[in-house]
Amino acid sequence: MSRLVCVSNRITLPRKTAAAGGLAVGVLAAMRVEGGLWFGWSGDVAAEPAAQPAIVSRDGIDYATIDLTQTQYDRYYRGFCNTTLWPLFHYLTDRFRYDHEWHEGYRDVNRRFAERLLPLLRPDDRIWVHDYHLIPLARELRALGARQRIGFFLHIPFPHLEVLRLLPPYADLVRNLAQYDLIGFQTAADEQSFHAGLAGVFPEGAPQVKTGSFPIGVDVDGVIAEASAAMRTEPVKRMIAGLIGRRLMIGVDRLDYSKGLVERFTAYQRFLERHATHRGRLIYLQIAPLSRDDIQAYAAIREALEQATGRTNGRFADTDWTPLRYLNKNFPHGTLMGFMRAAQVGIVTPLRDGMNLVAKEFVAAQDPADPGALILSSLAGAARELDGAVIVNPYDLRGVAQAVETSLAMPLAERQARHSAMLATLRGNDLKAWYTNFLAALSAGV
Ligand code: GDG
Repeated sequence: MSRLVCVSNRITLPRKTAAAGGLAVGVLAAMRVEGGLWFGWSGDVAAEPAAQPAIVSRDGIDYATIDLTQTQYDRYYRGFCNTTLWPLFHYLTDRFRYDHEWHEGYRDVNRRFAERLLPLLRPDDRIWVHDYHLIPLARELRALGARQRIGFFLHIPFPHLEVLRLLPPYADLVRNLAQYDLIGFQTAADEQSFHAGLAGVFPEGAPQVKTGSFPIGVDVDGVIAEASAAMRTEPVKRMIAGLIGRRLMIGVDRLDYSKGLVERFTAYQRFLERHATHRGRLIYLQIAPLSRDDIQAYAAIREALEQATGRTNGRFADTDWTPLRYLNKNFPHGTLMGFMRAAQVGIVTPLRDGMNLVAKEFVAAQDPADPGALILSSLAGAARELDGAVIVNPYDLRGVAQAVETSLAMPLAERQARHSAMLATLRGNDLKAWYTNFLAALSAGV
């Protein structure tokens, strides 16, 4: 079997605490089974980045990292990736900004990645490039003479053509994607959007590009084992003791405006206003580890959430009850799965999401004998599979407040039926199926 080479913007080095993020979870699962090379940015900025990648090897995986210069970091990462592509691809066009220099920086870093990766490649490697940071990488590698099969997976949504066209160099982006031997998307809808983009860029006939939808899943038995084991640990036992018999609603999201937290907090306040009987009886725990906190947009959302928390607790809290517990803190993955198992309601309301693994983890973590209910945004990729969830539009605050009430009132038999249907879906398309299907399609050729 030929070697697997994964390339992503950031990589998770062994023994560092696992970064919060769906991409890292997925790539690491594939690399643990397949072995191989994982290439990407170290996360560090250096005045003069070394000419050679730094390589560490552990358990059959070689981790090769390079540093970025401050200018590359500002233009490529903060600029084009986080302020141009991320909001645009999530349809959050009011946050979208464009700067020609950022785009130059994006092309420059992709060229640099290709130059540093090329000497490490073997002729029969399978190369798997991850996410929107590295769209031009195949083209750069080809320009340097690479002949290996190169696949690409987009973890975030692919926007419709009329949204994509806001980006001045959108045609370049589509042409660069067309250089891959296989392009994978989270959903069939994203795949269709790409083909619409392709038809828009090549009106006289689009080139043959192999695409597929490969919805990412979770390691179901792994989550079940983690959740069960965590119930016997101190942090989870202490959290449950702190509930003193009250019911728990949980949200776990990277602190990012795409996750719809500001809207969710407002909806919860509406819920407490309208459903006075639940006051004093429900605790909403929101865990939101910080991400990209140096960017202005993230500082603003932090501020907004702290204010909303203060407002809700100031208005409704009692001497023995705090309605909203908001934590900007990382937890070990197992502890999170234990918290989820202890919850009666999971709330996942992104304004747009490629897939959303938290929704899938919440389902897998439940006790089948007494499962919690899941509230899920219709605008997350996961909603296309998890039809046993209480589906909401995250902008409809009254609808979300109503969904909280519906979930709390849901009879046991209905919770069990919804849970077992969703669990069967998760088992039918788990994390292993995601990377196995993608890699099989990549090897199979056009
Ligand atoms: C992107 C796409 C797509 C969260 N907090 C902590 C922690 N997590 C873990 C969760 C989950 C992962 O991070 C988050 O994955 P999501 O899928 O929910 O979201 P993104 O990070 O935005 O991921 C997304 C995904 O890529 C995969 O393709 O589903 O749509 O946006 O596993 O449990 N893990 C730890 N501590 C935390 O505090 N250890």
